Amino acid sequence: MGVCPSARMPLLSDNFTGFLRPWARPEVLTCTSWGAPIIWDGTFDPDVAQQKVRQQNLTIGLTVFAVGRYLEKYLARFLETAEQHFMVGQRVVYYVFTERPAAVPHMALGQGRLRVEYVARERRWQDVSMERMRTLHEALGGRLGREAHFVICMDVDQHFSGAFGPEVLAESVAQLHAWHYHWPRWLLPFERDARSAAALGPGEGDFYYHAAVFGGSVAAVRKLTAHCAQAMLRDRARGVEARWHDESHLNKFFWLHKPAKVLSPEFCWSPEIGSRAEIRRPRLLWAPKEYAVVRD
Ligand code: 2GW
Ligand code: MN
Repeated sequence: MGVCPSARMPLLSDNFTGFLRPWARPEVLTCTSWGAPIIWDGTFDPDVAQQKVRQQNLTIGLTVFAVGRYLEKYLARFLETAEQHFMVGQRVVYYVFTERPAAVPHMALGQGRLRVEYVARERRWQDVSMERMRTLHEALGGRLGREAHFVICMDVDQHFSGAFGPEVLAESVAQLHAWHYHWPRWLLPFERDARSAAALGPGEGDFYYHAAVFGGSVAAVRKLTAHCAQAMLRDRARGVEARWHDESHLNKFFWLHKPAKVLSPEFCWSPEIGSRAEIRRPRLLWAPKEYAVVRD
């Protein structure tokens, strides 16, 4: 198997893919049809990845939204476990977006720096989720975009359980959805209503990506967030809303602009699925869904 060429990153040294061992996991797909690596446990050397990134003196931004009850419910554990597992040894800036900056827990941060940004609270939960794209786009045009080289954007209702390091970095990064990575393409829950800007036709869509983790260079994430924010405005003007909200638009974007790197479901796993032979070491775990409690 050849080395996947499109993991090349303009910001990182040319042979950044040199640390990949796609052949180490013969039982899973480790390369997409367009040549992007799919990162599974065992297919990278974390030490080499770390060394390469450290040489470049990069700053990595981690963004998360904690609005309403999600602040008390999830934020502290998300940040505490990020300190233990996220890009340890690199320069990290956490960007927390909330409507109650004063309620953000005071935490002893070692490696990371915390920036708390005000965001207005939306009335509908679908809007809380969707508005993230516009807010992120603005932030990337401001301080976040100036101080970070790479940005990873995450849901807050999850916590780190293992090393989540520089092996995930690339010009653009998409996350395979834990519930859908082994489903046939025609069953994937893409938006199919042609009136929505997120619509994919029959036979379209490579993988179903999870919006709980995406990232890349500042320029690439600006492009992604601009696309999604604009597409959602267009839908609103037409009176339609995509099935999985921002996630549907993210999936359309990655169909049109293929990610340079894809993360296996080990990087965002749902413990409710139970154990699977190919899921060796989950690095981020979803919190149990409590829709009845929080979606009112
Ligand atoms: C969301 C739904 C219902 C009730 C509350 C909220 C909510 C979300 C909230 O009250 N406060 C808040 O800060 N959020 C933020 O939006 C938070 O960062 C959360 O992780 C994110 C997405 O909402 P979540 O995690 O409840 O939705 P999931 O886990 O079903 O997310 C997938 O689908 C979403 C679209 O429906 C997004 O695309 C998300 O990125 C996906 O992982
Ligand atoms: Mn979530």
